[in-house]
Amino acid sequence: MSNGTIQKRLSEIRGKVENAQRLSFDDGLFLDKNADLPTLGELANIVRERKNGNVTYYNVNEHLNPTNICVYRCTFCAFRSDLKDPRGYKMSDEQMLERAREADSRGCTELHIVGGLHHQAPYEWYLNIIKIIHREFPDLHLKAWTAVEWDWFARMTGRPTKDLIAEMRDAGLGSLPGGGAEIFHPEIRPKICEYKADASIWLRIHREAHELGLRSNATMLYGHIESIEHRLDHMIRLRELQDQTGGFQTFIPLAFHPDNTRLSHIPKPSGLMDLRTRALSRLMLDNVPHIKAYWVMLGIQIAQVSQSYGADDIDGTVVHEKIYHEAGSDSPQEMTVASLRRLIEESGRVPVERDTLYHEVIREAGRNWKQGRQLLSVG
Ligand code: V47
Ligand code: SF4
Repeated sequence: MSNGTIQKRLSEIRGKVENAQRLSFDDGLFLDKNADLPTLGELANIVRERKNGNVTYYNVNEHLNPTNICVYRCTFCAFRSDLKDPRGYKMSDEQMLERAREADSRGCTELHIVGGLHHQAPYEWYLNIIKIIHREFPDLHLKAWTAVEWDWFARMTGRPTKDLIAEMRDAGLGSLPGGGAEIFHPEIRPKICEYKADASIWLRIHREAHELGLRSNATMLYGHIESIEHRLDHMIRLRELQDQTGGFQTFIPLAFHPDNTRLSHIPKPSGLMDLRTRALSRLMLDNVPHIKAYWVMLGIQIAQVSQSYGADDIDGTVVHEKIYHEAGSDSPQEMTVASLRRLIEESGRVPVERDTLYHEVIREAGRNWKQGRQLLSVG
């Protein structure tokens, strides 16, 4: 393709972005092959600022991983353990309540609960986690269980996933996290996470959650054996579901961390790829309100720069994260609110604390907080 043809096509795509028109798979492919980093960033920033202005969102949260014992063996996972491995653990109810108590006393608005699919833990064990934490800490939003876990619950119980989601919602579940999506494309998925819920199951479960009035997030694991075509396919499948339900709040591209995994020969994605992937996600997912630069996974510096490459959210204080730290992440275990706010301000954005459902959080003295207005989030 001549330079003139490339420039003409780029300016057509720029026109689409400026006029809020949808980009096609081929537009995405063209941008990936031909747009340099500043151009991609500039285009993504147009969408980012149209949807979220100059704000970057953060939340005050903690993670709870009730068990790392897992029936599956995803090749990218350093977190899982075999049943008999000394690394394996399963938390008691008291340990989990203690963790929730800690989160509540730190003023957290959210507990993010995901873990392994334990060979011997029945569905009732998972249900009970939601029940006991919600009973004692009703103000803590419980964002729990990936679609892979919901599918596992259905396989264990023989019950439809939609019934199980409704049951947990009634017990105190607040929303679904975006994990387990990995890469949907069938050329890749069976090679990295054989046997676990496939694309159609993952998407069906999120559709069901949205139909039941719950919001959810979506992730994409990049930088392993997939190509740009697989990443674009992944984004477009999510975009199609979002057109129908509008239930996704945030898209979170997750950079692969190779240490201690069966794919440890693959190098970690570069900072350049992290920025390009976030920018392309912002451009392709025109109907998803937010793009997250998850600082635990990206590191603080790239999370900051990402605020000019499409991202408008950096997740939260986190605390007790295991999945990335087992896989070689050298980012800190937790961030204070003051450092989160400082890193957002340094990147030229205005920090706004949100709850899981993107209401502004109004802090009163100490750990007390109340829900403010629904924040600007134009789908
Ligand atoms: O599904 C596992 C990924 C996900 C590795 O919804 C890895 O707000 C990179 O989904 N290298 C779980 N990635 C984390 C997740 C998440 C994180 C933050 C916020 C939200 C949200 C969701 O982590 C898994 C998998 O895709 N993962 N191992 C690894 N070695
Ligand atoms: Fe199990 Fe999740 Fe790890 Fe896969 S990514 S092995 S499902 S804990």
